[in-house]
Amino acid sequence: MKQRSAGLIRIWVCSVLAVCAWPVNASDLEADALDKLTVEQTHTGVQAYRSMVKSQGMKLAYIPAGKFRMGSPLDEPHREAQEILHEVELTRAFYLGTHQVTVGQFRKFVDDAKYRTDGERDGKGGWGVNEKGSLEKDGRFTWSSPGFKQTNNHPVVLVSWNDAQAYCRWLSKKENKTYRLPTEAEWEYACRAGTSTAYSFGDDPQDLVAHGNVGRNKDGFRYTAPVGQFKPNRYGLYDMHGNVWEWCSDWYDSKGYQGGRAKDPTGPGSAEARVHRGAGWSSSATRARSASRVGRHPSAYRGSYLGFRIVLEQSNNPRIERAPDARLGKKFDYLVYDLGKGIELKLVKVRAKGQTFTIGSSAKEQDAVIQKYFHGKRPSTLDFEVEQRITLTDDFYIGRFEVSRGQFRRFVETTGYVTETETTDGGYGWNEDEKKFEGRDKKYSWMHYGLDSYTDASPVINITRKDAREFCKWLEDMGTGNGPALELRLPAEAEWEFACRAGRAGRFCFGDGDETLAVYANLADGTRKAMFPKGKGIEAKDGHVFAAPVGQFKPNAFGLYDMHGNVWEWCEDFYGTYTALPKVRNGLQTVSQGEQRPVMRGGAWYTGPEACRSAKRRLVGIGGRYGSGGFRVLCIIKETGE
Ligand SMILES: [Ca+2]
Ligand SMILES: [Ca+2]
Repeated sequence: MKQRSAGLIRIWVCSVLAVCAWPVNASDLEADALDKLTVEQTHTGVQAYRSMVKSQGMKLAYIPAGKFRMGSPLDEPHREAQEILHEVELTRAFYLGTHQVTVGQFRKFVDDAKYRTDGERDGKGGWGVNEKGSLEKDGRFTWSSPGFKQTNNHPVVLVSWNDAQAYCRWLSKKENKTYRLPTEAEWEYACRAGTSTAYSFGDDPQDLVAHGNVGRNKDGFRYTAPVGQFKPNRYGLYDMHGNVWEWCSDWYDSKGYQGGRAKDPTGPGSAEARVHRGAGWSSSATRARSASRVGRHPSAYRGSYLGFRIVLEQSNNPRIERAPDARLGKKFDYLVYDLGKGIELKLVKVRAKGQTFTIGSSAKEQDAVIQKYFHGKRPSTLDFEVEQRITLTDDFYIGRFEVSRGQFRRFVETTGYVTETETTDGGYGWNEDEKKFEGRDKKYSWMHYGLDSYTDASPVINITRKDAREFCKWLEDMGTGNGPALELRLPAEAEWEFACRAGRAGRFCFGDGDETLAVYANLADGTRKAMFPKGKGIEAKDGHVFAAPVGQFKPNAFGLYDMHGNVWEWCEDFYGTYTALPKVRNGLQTVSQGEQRPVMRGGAWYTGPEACRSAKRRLVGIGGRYGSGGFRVLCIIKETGE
């Protein structure tokens, strides 16, 4: 088990790091992947190489990068001259549908996009099965009526290459990922799954009966079979031999592969036809050979034995990089999300696994707080902070900065998400005419605060905990294609406080001096007092009256910015006493203990130093949203895909 996890992580790290030119041992990767997939086939439920297409309930198998011999050897029975044997290298891993795209999946596309296939549009249909049981080309044969019975689990047929392309475009847009048809080389590489025999299971066409649905054998299916009825190959791919032919992205050159690239070939620049592979229910066994190839016109040709399966391109999101923090002159490990439009989101690695620390404030700190900030009278909120030793269970990555408005904008632009603040009674803001704060009001939201200083560089505010969690889910979904799953969520309080302290007990990440806060944090300070003379806060000036753009102050020793001050930050947990914290998942308190209030951390631009303390817990309403409240994200890389 342990061994396996290590392999997984290695593959994952290597695949994310492919762009960073870290050394990758391709043969190791392949061996690991093959072993793993063999395990998968024994139904042990290992999912690490699998990725679900959520809106379609589709499974995809991880296909590692590697080299193979494409085409067939001269002595392979029934080979054709065009199957020229040549070495091909695929430099990028990818995901391939474990099954052909089904009628049910295609129907969702048709319904959602109001799509009409080429055969429906020109009224010419395609090759279907007539009343006599023989193939006939006619307008009445379409994907939904091929002339034989099909359920939602049968592979979709009578789709042109164009129709298959349209499906990929629709799905890509729907999920903000890149789906496409496989190249011919990817298809054959995936079909062979490391073999060089005529079929992925050997050389004997008689064995096809267990591996695929073709014509003239006793496999039990006259026309298409529901997908996945036969044995899969070593990559866990079903029906690569038979059932339906599958469109590939390449143009088709009937002379073979002359002049093709040895690395990541994509076929000729143009031709009359597009390639399809794998043979169908009406084909002879020889057509189902791994190297066998056919080309057909991309729009005019449709057959009741011709469908497709899809590739999901391996995402480079997130990537891992090791880079210096200029403010600290020290290197950190980052997990970096490319959110598009030149906007990135960076998380910093915190080595927390097995680390024990004291969460909360000591009696000594509490005494000091009572004397210093509360004139000797103990506030009941200190009860929340009663200290506790806790051992963290996992390393994690935590947002280097608070999530900015610009980052949140990318989330909204990409998904069309409408915040809970907007759909309920609005947020809080600054009324410039009357020089006062006001809310709740519909005119205030994550976009609008009423201050020119609130820009895309500012921390996003006026979002509820639910809104913040939806943002995390968006990031989590973006990470598809990288092996072990990523857990993206708000920080647990224990994680947040461990990260904030950065190894220091006491009030702040640097010690106890209130005035030093101005170096590390935007809080109520001298700058603010100049505008609000009655306000509390430190004397030193941090330069900001309201929220500051993220990342302006000195980071703590872990390379994290604005943990003290700027905006309060949502945590994932419900409030509870520290004695009740679970011993797993870094103490994440998912049980509400009758307490519906979540917690915010770190203080804000309007608070004094007391609220900025590492141990401070602010209990808030579950649907709360604040002009001074934002969040940062947390990621845990799960070691297995279970
Ligand atoms: Ca300030
Ligand atoms: Ca903060």
